[in-house]
Amino acid sequence: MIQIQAFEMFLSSPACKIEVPERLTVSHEALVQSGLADRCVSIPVREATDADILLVHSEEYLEAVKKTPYMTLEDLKEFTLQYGDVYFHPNIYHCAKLAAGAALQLVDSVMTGKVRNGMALVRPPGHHSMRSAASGFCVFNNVAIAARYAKQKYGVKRVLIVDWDIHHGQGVQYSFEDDPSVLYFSWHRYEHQKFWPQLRESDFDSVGKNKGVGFNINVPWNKVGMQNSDYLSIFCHLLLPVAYEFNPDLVLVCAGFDSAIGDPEGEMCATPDIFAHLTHLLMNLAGGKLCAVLEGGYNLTSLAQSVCQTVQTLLGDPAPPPANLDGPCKSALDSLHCVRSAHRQYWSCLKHAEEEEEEKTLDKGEEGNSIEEKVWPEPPKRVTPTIRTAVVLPDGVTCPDGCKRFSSSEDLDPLIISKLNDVSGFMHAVLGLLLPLAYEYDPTLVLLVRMSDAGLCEIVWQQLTGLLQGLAQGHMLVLMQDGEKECVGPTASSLLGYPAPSLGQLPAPLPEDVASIESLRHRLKADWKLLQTTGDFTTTTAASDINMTHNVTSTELFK
Ligand code: Q6M
Ligand code: ZN
Repeated sequence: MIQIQAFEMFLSSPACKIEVPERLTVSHEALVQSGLADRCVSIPVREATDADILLVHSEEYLEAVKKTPYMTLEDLKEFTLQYGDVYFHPNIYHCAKLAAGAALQLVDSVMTGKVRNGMALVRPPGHHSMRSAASGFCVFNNVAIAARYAKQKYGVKRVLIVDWDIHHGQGVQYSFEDDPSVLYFSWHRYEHQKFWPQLRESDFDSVGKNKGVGFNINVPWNKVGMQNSDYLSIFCHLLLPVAYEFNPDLVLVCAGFDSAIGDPEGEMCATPDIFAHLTHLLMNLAGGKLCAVLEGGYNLTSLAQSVCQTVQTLLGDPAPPPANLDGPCKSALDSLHCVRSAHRQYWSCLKHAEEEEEEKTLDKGEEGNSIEEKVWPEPPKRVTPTIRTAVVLPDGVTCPDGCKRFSSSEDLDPLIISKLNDVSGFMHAVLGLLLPLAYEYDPTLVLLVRMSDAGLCEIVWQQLTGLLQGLAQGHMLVLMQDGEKECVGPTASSLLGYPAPSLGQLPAPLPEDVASIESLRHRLKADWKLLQTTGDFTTTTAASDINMTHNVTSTELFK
């Protein structure tokens, strides 16, 4: 947990007047007020060194920025004019070094195991800045530098960058578009290229270049007013399957909260509690190694609430019940379909994605009223259970006391992997079918039964247990049978909130598994909107035809 304070932008400009120091003070104050700050470890900040900055930026650019503290007002104005929507204060070079350095301190702390995960609250943001250019309030690309740094210093092989800010982090895209070791995912307000930064290359068909083809994923939002369901759909049907297939060693989040309700830039309608779920869903990747770095977020109320939701989830508290999941809108489904189609050739988890081209209906904004002030209820106070997990054990089974974390750092025995050819299919069912179904159903209790003949290896079971804890405010009852003694420890570990070990790089799921999962998804999607992956409903079988209602049992699911 890092807090730095930057100075107010010097040259006031209409384009930049939303990027204010209060963004950090209100966020930090909210963390203190809610008692979350006390539960975090504070990590001292350092300045990024020249060598750190040069991991991403050019020498010419660094040298130019270095001169800004000594420039006259006139020179600063002129310097600023070269770039779009960014302003230079004599102090910004110092602040930008601290912002990048904070991200690096967080990476160090997570990679060395000092902390499990964390969030860096920094200004200025970073994801728009490019090799030789500042842009959109950003001077140095904090997260891009952090990714290169982690690779260089810790030998990290694969980094997943999730950019949930509402603007496209084109700077991150440019940095890694030909690099297969960094998977960049971004969703962003696009409106068919009408929205800043209005780049052709922010669209879904920019999939990466050369060796990095397939490792750049853009989800353009072509309408404002996207809601929790839209965000969750993208996670279940696109980001998570790809992320599990990619198998990152580290997850970095460009954590901008201008994608939340009330934000004047994003104009979206997802509520702050959705960030609890987005965070939770990423926390079982990379053995739990997750570093979130603040980017945007300009409605101070929404920002502070969203930061708290994220941090409380990183601390391991159960997520609140997800609000109003009434299914994705047509425009979101169109975007989802376009991205999945563009990427199906690169990711085996998307191979089955619907091929048929449908005519794109140009959606006209139904939300319309952008001037209107959005109101939303304050997220309910989340609980921190005093006792998180209880176990009831038969005689002779040792209690998983202390519940040490299970071998997340050890690599999987390749022999074991080859025996797990159905793991991919299982994860496919969990991410694309079970999770969305469960989220939409919104249970108050998850009852998880482990059959002795399930044939599930421990780490897959731990992933399942971990992911399902995002439901029912973490209320989960696991039933295990005699003869499953060796799985008690791993289960308790997962229930206690320890991240599941990585599954390794997953092979393609078996075609017959995919076929049966997909056919079930097709049958159910008329009743369960979160199971939809296209805006085209003509192929949907009516639920009554197959005599299936909202009561789906797990046996039916995994038949
Ligand atoms: C501003 C137009 C003002 C970190 C970030 C930065 C967004 C920059 C937006 C520039 N345009 N009406 O992605 O949030
Ligand atoms: Zn933004």
